[in-house]
Amino acid sequence: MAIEKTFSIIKPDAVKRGLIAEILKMITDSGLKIKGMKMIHMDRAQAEGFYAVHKERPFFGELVDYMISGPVVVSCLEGENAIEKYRVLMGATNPAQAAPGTIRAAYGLDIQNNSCHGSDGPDTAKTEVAYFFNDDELVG
Ligand code: RTP
Ligand code: MG
Repeated sequence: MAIEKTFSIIKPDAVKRGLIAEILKMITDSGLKIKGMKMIHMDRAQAEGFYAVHKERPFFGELVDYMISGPVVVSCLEGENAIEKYRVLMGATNPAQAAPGTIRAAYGLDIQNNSCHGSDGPDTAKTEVAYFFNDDELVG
């Protein structure tokens, strides 16, 4: 199976509740390797650009307000089948429907405050890593 990179955000609800270490432990315990990481506080334009695919959705305004409500931890993860593997580790978008043992089941609060983001395919993974990281900010 191919080694892939994917992009992760530990979202504001999780950072505010002091859950960075717990979520990173779940990520590294799953076998995914961290190739780059930083804490940032997105501005509105940056969050709108990142979630541009959702701009026609009714929740877009709220989603952007939420994503800029506090700092987040962005990272580039790598491993076999990393994109799908991290989506499975996150669990369903709505934490109430997330499988036991997933990040969102453990820590998500509701469909918006769901603690983490992960790329949903190879194209978005590439775009999203490049949105937040220059090549020289990734190891290996
Ligand atoms: P993500 O992109 O953050 O990894 O999450 P996802 O693929 O599981 O879900 P997606 O449909 O892409 O939605 C992006 C984020 O928008 C918020 N959301 N709010 N109020 C709502 O009905 C609603 N639906 C989605 C969540 O924070 C979701 O992760
Ligand atoms: Mg998504």
